[in-house]
Amino acid sequence: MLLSIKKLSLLLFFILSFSCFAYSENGYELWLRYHKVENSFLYKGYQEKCQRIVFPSNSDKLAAARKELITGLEGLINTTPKESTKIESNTIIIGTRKSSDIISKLLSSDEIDALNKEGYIIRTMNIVRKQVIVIAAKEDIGILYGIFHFLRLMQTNCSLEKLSIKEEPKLQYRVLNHWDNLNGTIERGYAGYSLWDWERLPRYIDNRIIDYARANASIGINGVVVNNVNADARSLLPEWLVRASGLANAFRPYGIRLFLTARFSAPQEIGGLSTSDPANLQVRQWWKDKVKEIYEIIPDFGGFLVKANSEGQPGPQDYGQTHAFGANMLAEALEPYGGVIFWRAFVYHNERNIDRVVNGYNEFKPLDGQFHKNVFVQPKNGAIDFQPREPFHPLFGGMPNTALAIEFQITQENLGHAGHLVYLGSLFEETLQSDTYAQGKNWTVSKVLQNYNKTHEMSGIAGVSNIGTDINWTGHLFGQANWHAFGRLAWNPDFTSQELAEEWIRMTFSNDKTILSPILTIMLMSRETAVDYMMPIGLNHIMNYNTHNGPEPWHDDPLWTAFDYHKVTKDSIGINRTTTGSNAVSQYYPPVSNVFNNIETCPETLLLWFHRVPWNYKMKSGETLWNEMVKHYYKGVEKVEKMQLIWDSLSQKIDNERFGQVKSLLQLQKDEAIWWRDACVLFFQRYSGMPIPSKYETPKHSLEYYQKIPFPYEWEKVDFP
Ligand code: BDP
Repeated sequence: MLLSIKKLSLLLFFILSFSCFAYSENGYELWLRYHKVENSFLYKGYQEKCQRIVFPSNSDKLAAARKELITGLEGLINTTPKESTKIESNTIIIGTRKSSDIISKLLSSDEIDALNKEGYIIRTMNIVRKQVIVIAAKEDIGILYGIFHFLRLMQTNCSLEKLSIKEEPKLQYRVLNHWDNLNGTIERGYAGYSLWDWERLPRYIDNRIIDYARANASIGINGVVVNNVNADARSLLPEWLVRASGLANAFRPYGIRLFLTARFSAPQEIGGLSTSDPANLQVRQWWKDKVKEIYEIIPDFGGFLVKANSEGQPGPQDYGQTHAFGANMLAEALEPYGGVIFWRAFVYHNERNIDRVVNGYNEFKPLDGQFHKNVFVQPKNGAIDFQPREPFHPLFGGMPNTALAIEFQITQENLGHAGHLVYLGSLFEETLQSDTYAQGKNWTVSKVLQNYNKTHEMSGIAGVSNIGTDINWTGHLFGQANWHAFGRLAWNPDFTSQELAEEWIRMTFSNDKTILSPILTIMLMSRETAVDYMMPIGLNHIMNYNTHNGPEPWHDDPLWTAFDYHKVTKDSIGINRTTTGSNAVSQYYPPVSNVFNNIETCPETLLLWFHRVPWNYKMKSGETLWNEMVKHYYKGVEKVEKMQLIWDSLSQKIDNERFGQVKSLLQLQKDEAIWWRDACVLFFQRYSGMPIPSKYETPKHSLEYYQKIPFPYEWEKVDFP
């Protein structure tokens, strides 16, 4: 009997540890993977320094911070620190001047007051020969951020000796935009369904929501728009607001405010009014009453995100009013409560033969200075629409008198969905570090955004989320790195994509160099690889018209044609946006405008975006444009193969489950890269009439074959040759 109990418990032990392992390595834990620190030397030092805590935590935020700290220390160094109330060696002393008497004695009010409200200090101090670590902040949320930083030091194998850290976010509004519909689907979402369980809200809060909030707080995200920019007016009805309040309550301890999208025609659709004209007094009052009602239900409501007069959405122009007039009406309603508006600048005329690239700037630039103080205008990173590569949007630098918040897309709508490994940190960095020259040299997009702290007392950034109900949150495991990079760049837009990739790998996989450096190589090459096999040399918007996945440079119907984006003919390809063409270049400041305007100086990565170029044009490599284009497409596939090889070298070094997922997706990526390459090369060849150099393998299928793939549905109906 005794033996069988022993056997039974052994069996139980194995089952439990196996299921723990399976759980922990399916990617659910993200970068908050508090597994034991691998470096035994540091491990001991960490343990020694974290023996005790003095951490009075009498608020929701402090309680969340304490819980995180304890969970982190228990996982990372197998230590549950003892509670203490006095200064002893090897103690972490945590708090604000309000929450902790010791902190208010140790740090001067001047020093703490100089921090911004989300900032913190982490410092080693010697007090009467006792060495302690202090984590101090002005407000409770700073403590939570400080704790995440402290744990990150251990996760990334940094020393805890002589700490002297002072951190504060460079941008104030760091917001995720979820394009989630009320029915649980997600527009352009590739990782399952919406996390918001509207049916059981507000009462039931799944633990996943807490983990979501933790993950966001760990990278500094402090705002979440929970619903789609293509808005449903019903989300402003009381019953939906009450549900949303459940989320807001869950987010609050993590310093995250809830925002909603506002449908401009809501006064008619749910308010029973006969118009939504922003000049109409009843309409204005309706919004005021609505906002009042929202704040009664969600006292720290963040504000509205609005897509107006864009892709068929209602807006002030329906009534002959400007974007500024419409935005200001909502801003006035929100102002008494401290709410803000994010008013999107993603507008274009869906008319043939009008250069869409110039629309946003032309519509918004004349309105500079007309928006209320609590309005952000939110352009996308580029002037078209989240393409694999775009030059930075000319509005950055062009609206010094209006607070701009940049919108990036984290979900990979045009970058292979959740099937392709594309590290977007590189794309984000490229835009943020672009020099606008708006106020002289080094006036980067990052600086433009940060400067609104001075001119408008508010600054912001938004990212269209890639998160859903998939067990690993983002579908592709490496989608997590894009969420992480976005949040960290929102905190400090001057971080490099490389340092963030490294940080993510250390926290997600390992600090072991033999794991770190191959993964880093893959990540850093991945974005350019995707550009190569999808849309090199400044090509854009040639993806499948419906799905936005896979190639369709041939799409041509009366309403929309890819030919407007590449304008391919037998002689040339690309769009003349120089001073002799649509003159989009003039929306930039010199010398950027001149650099783009001149075919000799325009970066080749953007050549076809700004120029119409003959097929036999000599590129810098000495190759013709045609050969160069073919080279990029083939190089793209070769680079995916290289990524596969590097990944394979990690077999047995990381857990099977995550290794396997990425491995099989890399195979998918390779197949789709070939699909892109062959379809595009064959299509453009119809026009160039030039051969694919003999050193390259010939495409396996005909162009007609690719043109028949209505990916991703109806495969079986296709009669493949
Ligand atoms: C496009 C997306 C569409 C969005 C739109 C937007 O395809 O689903 O609604 O952008 O940003 O890229 O409003």
